[in-house]
Amino acid sequence: MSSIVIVGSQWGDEGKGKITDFLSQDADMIVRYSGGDNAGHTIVINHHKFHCRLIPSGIFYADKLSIIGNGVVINPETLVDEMNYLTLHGISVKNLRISERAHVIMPYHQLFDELQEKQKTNKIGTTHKGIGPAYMDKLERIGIRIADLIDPITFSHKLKQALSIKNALLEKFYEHAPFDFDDIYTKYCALAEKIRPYVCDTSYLINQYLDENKKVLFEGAQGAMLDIDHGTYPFVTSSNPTAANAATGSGIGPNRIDAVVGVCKAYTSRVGDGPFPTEIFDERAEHIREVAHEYGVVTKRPRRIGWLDTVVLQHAVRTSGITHLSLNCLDVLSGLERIPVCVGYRYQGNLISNYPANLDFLTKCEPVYEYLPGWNEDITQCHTIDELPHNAQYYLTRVAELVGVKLCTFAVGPDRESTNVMT
Ligand code: 2SA
Ligand code: MG
Repeated sequence: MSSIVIVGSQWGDEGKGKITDFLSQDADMIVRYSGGDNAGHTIVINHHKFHCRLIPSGIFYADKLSIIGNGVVINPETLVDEMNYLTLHGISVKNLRISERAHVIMPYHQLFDELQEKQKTNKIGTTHKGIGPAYMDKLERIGIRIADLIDPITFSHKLKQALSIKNALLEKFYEHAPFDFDDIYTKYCALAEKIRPYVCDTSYLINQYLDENKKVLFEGAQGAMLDIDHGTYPFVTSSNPTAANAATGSGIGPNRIDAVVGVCKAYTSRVGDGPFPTEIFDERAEHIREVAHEYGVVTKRPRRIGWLDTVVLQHAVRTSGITHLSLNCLDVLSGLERIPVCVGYRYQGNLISNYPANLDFLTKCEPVYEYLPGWNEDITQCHTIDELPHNAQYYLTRVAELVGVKLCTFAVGPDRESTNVMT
């Protein structure tokens, strides 16, 4: 297979970075296609933890290209910081390429993210990184793209236009001091100079690789349930993390995607507000949070914890065309006597198996659990399914059966070596 999309099949933080890093070993190019620096990907290499927010996990391999596609919104300051951080740790960024069509997150986007959150009665719990306001400007057609940023004259015109709109809003509705053109212009022109050498027509490059039958991995950010169309709206992010956006967000045709790997954890986590039917609040949630260090990579917020929900996973399978399932964090469940897995929802006595769009309806749904037997053994050194205790093997088999998609990998720890391929 020459092109694979890796997509989160829950609410993000499923371990996509880890599996992308694992599959990168065979790939020639790794592409990010959505989101921005709201994403936090953790990759452990030789026991050293790396945190990336924008740059694809493929950057850890010297012989591969890492692409930030047009569907991503880029905060240039974060990007330059991340490039410096990697270089400082001996990781070269010379193979990074940035789409000239990607939109730029500006300081006013971050401010509006905070101001708008404060005004909402139903808070989304955003990362305050300006993601929503940046995508709003893209759709409103007043956004600034990387191609505009690196052209000082265009940048000047576009920034003036944007500031006239933003400053008027700040004055009229928020009694907030205006942004100063010169401050932003000087700072962002300097950032543009650092980024310029990496900017190109990434769609052209990706298509060229595919034409030459090279292997391309598309690395999703967030997850299916945070998708602006298919997630728990309005408690979602402002982009499409689902797999179809790997095409739009990188400039390829949908017919060029060969496989879609849906990544999930053996349980569920969610950071930010919004419905979460299988959420648990007792000491088992605390236990899982501490064992798996379930805290936001970007915001450090404690993540909410719940049982695996196969209604969610099936929704992800449908909306992303998932062909293979990659299950992480199986080791985290060791020591539980029995493990609940949600197999459907009950609403007013009726069993439903699709994810409701109406959130009021959803809050009235009761998860229906199947209880799978747990295991006590330390499984962190198991490298094939046969080495796992019988009940852990059954957990994997039963989950794949319930979701209706075959398992391609399972992981028993955070390291690269802890990801095991199903034979
Ligand atoms: P935003 O900032 O507008 O995208 O927030 C909207 C919702 O999307 C959620 N969201 C995330 N959920 C899980 N992981 C994310 N990345 C970071 C991480 C988050 C962090 O890896 O841990 O550090 O808190 C991520 N990014 C956005 C967000 O919580 C809102 O519910
Ligand atoms: Mg994350």
